[in-house]
Amino acid sequence: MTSVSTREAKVERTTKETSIAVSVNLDGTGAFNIATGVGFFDHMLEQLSRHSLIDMDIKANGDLHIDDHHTVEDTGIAIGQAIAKALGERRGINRYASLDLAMDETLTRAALDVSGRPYLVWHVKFSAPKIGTFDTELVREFFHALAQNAGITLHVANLYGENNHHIAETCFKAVARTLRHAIETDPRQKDAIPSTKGSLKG
Ligand SMILES: [Mn+2]
Repeated sequence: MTSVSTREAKVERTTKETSIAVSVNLDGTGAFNIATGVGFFDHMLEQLSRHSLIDMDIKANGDLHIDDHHTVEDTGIAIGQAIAKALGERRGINRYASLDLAMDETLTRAALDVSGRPYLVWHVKFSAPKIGTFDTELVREFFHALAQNAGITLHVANLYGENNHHIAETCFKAVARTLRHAIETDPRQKDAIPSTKGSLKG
């Protein structure tokens, strides 16, 4: 079993489209070293690390001459795989968390279950196809890849907001903050798997 004090993992994933290396420490301080070649995406991943308190080392070399799609999706896959690996049996975790996260005029809700069962419910609409050079539709692609590969049930809903940068950023911050709580140790059941089935491996 994975001990609570060593919830760390490394994933390296190479395809013809991308080459990605991700290291995570679930019990970190939110320290990050992130370089994907996509500036806005780096800014978002830094929020994910900082507010989840998961230390993240992420290096991605993708086919950015095509567009950002493969790099964003495959980075989501690798982060998800690393989180799943680091969680091990998912023993002792809070499992559930939800939060409404405010940023200026924007409010976004995230709710998640670190269930072992991948699912994404996505109620977020952007009013423009781009934030700078970044395709706004890739925000959903990232979280879909993350949920599928981390084995989490993830709901994200933007309740209101005007600015697309804020809408994207609140998605990352809200997921980060809920992830932090959901994977933290529940002091009342430190060694138990929080399921009547006795398993959170899907
Ligand atoms: Mn920002």
